[in-house]
Amino acid sequence: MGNNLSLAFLCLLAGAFGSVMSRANLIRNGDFEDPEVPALSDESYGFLTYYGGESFPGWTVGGNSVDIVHESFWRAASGSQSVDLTGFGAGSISQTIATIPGENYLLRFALTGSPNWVGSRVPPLIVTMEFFWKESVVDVLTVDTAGLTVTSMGWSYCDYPLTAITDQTVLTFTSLTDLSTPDYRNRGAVLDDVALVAVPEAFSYWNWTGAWVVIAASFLKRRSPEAGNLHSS
Ligand SMILES: [Ca+2]
Repeated sequence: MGNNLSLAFLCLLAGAFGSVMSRANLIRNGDFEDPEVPALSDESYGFLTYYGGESFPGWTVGGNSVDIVHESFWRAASGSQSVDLTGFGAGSISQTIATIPGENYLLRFALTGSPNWVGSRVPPLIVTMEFFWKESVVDVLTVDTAGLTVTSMGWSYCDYPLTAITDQTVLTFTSLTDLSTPDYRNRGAVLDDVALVAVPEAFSYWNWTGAWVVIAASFLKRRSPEAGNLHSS
């Protein structure tokens, strides 16, 4: 129940902050549409793997590797492509963002887990990722991939209010799923549609107040949230 309440918290914030997301997205290539991955065919796997130390537009890859996956392999949350944070082993992606110390921001991203695609050779599993804002862990998120398919990916959107303390902030998403058997290492948390926007001060005051009233009311009523598969730590 505690996990579901956390999910309710995230989803309510998404509603409260909806109008802010029309502001300029400070993340470069947050939709992972660049580079363009060839569709699944006899000549293409339908994904491109980037290894630790490599980079693609906007992002630096760490750990083992990540995959940029075309929609012909599995459906993205937005556009045609998404990122599996476990390529051939647990990987990470990082981006350095120009921020204003003391300013408030809202981070939003879509999250799910690698489904049990043909050839993955591993049963449905729980996949986990954590993300960092300025080298501090903000949250650890798990996704139960049971029931997910390449056409029904179970995407959930998550919102986090964050404050910058320096003029350069590193945002990092790290896979914590790296199974010990080599053949089974290829499934992890899947990410798409990452956006970071500055939150105006007036908005922060009035809408935070409103958001907390809604959250408190929800908890008091013990309303069942839309379940989904996403759990926050
Ligand atoms: Ca995308």
